[in-house]
Amino acid sequence: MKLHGFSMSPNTRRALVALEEHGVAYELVPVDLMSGEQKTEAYRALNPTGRVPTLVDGDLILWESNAILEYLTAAHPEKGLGPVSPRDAGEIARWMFMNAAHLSPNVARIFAHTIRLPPEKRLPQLVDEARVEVDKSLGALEKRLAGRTWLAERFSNAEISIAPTLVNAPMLQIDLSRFLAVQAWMGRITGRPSWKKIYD
Ligand SMILES: N[C@@H](CCC(=O)N[C@@H](CS)C(=O)NCC(=O)O)C(=O)O
Repeated sequence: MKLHGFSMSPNTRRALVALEEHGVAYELVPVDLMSGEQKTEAYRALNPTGRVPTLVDGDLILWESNAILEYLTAAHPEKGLGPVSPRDAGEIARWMFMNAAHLSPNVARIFAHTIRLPPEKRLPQLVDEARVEVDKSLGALEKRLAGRTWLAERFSNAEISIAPTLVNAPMLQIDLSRFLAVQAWMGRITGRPSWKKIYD
């Protein structure tokens, strides 16, 4: 398997943590976002959206990091990362979709408008609005995690999906100490060998 990606990208790291958790052999093929390699014709032949990551497994070309997580879990049921029941499948999907639709885009917006864009292009109002949205997702996570170890019945793609979004919270002045259960849960995830391998 080859994962085309940029090692600093949260979306690439999500797929890398999943590859480690599933214990599959893979090669990371660097796509240099700093020089715009994701926009080249060669890369867009793999991923027409011009984003990372993209997984290539034989004749399968799969992009969208959460789809990569789902593919790996379906291909490796023996690793025990999949749902234990239909209800559990819904629970895992709930958090993955919340992240993809709400949490991750708003964290990315805060990053863009406080760090990535040149100062003259930054829009403080967008940051304020994104912070409100991020807090809604964090509030929902906090409520779910009260008295629980994992979002679903066991460690799953719900964790692998969300943690790479939240790991940069301190850099973005998103104060996780307001959400103690989320903070403790992040500690459990970032203590895992898969996480240490990718992030250390
Ligand atoms: N929803 C996509 C998002 C992918 C994405 O936005 N990746 C960023 C890097 S973190 C990227 O490729 N940015 C480069 C660009 O948009 O030109 C996923 O989960 O894979």
